[in-house]
Amino acid sequence: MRNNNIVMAALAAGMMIFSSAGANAGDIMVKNAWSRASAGMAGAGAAFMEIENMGSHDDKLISASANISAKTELHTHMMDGDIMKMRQVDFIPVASGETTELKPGGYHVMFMGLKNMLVEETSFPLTLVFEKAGSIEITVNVMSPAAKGAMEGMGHKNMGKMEHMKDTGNEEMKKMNKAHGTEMKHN
Ligand SMILES: [Cu+2]
Repeated sequence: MRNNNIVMAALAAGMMIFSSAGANAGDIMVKNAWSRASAGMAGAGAAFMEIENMGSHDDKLISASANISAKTELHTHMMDGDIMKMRQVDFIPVASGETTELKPGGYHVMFMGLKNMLVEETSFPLTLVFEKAGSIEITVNVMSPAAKGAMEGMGHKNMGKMEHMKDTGNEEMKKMNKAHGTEMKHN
């Protein structure tokens, strides 16, 4: 019984490390998926990641789905005169031998109508569907509302934080969001 528990814990830890390192289907590898924690009453969120195509054929990310929001869309940002605007796209290209970066100010997976606030240091599953490689379920790590990249708070620091993840109650989140005081800016 005791041994079983140890094995289960090791398996769970292994899976966690695997999912933060990347997930792949066929020639597509998805790495460093991250999102920002919701600040205030933001009803939308976005996920960013690196998508590497190691194959000899171009592919496309054609859809995404997650149960954290009412709608999940693929978006990009474009300049409209002097104003940066985002708009929905039919697909995100992932050329053969290249890495497409989904990042603030560029391509992103958009969550409209969040069912719950995204809480820092948690994660959620996201399914990506590629035209050729098919579907991949990845894990998106929720970073601070001010995060600009997946590397912030990752690695050893994050491993340590995982241990007290359970202690982060709602009250603490409310205080944190109050402290940030800003509404979520959409990049
Ligand atoms: Cu968007």
